[in-house]
Amino acid sequence: MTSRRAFMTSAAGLFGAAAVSRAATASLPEAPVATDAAMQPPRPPSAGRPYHPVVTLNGWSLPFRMNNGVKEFHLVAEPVVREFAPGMNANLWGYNGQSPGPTIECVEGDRVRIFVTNRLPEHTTIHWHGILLPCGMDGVGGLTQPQIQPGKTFVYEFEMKKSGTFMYHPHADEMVQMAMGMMGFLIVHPRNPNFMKVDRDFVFLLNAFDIEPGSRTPKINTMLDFNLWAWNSRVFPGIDHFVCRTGDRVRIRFGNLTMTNHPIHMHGYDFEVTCTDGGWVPKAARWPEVTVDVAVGQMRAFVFDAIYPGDWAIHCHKSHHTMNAMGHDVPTMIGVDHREVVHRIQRLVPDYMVMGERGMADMGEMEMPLPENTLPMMTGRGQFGPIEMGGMFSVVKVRDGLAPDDYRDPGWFRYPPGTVAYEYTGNPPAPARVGQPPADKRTLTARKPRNGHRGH
Ligand SMILES: [Cu+2]
Repeated sequence: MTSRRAFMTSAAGLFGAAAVSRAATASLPEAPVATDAAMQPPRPPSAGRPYHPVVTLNGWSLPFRMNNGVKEFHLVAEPVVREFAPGMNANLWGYNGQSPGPTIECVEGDRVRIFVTNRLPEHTTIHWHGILLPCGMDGVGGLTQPQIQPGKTFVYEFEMKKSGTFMYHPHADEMVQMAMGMMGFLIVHPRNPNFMKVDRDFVFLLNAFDIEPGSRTPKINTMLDFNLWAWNSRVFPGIDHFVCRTGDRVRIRFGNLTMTNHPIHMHGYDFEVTCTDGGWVPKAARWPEVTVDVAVGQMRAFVFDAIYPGDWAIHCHKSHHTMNAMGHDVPTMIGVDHREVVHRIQRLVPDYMVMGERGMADMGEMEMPLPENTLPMMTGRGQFGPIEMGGMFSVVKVRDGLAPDDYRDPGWFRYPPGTVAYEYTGNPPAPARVGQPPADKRTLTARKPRNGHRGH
């Protein structure tokens, strides 16, 4: 990280929001930046009330300073370059060097003062999603404040009245600014550090982009047909793993700033949703789940005890959200023998490959020539072969004997002997069929709908 204090040596750009003492805001706090997508270790508070810090996937928490009892942060809205996964970088907009912006952590009862400097080519604001605050601090451009013009700095100041799981994002030219990656996580820790205590506390935002293969800048007018489904502006295999020590109590918190819902499914465990963007869920109102749907604009946090060691998949259950950039206008080729036509096509397109007549799994294995700066649609390798995933997919790695704050990748799980699914090597007997002729006597008739006839 490097300091970016130098560019704001003059206080001429300061405009305090209503009711904020201008004397108190005379000097800007430092605005540190992250230069890459590496997960930074949790940052225990340097001052103020104690709390157990969260871990931001492929991200970091913003340092603060105390100024006469007020916790001060400095966000800088600016163009950034984000690596989605090794091999692909995108031109996004974000905060303090990356998209998403750094996680802001504070404590229930804290008074916070957040400076927002706009280094974008157009105006912006920040809305503090889910926070109970005075209306004039709500960050809705035109409605609760004038927009922050390029080069200007605004001050937001309010008290964190309750703990929970929140986020921040622009409320100015929203469709463009969110499509470009502007968003961040906001955690308000409970005043009592033992309330809802966990050993590991992971956070990430779900976001979606439409970046044409071979290009670097998102298409900002896309409404639904996004082609990169991301967690914290990263896609599989670029998303950090959730590294847990066996026996840890673990919380995973996420917020959805895409344009569709995502059923988030974790293997190996059941869990309970303990927090939404509205606050903590009372114990009597929780029920066990293995998949939790998160609608647009919502946040969810679930908790489980990591008592089963292993490499457990965690992913969005919409199967096209575990893919990287893919063309949709591709015919289904299952069962089609197109060997004859291949030679003729290859005369025109030498790299043409036969795909899909046995399904699409070959895609995970094969090295197809791709446009520059483009990720394969299905990719990643595990210890047993290609994982055939992309997008919103990662792994919860539960291991014995890790140090409390060790989040380094422990490698693939070492399965105890005899615990992995294996090939049956005997002679499978012919299956008994009820009410169906044997497969070799079955015929399939397809009729095209025409003149009132319908296919069956
Ligand atoms: Cu999804």
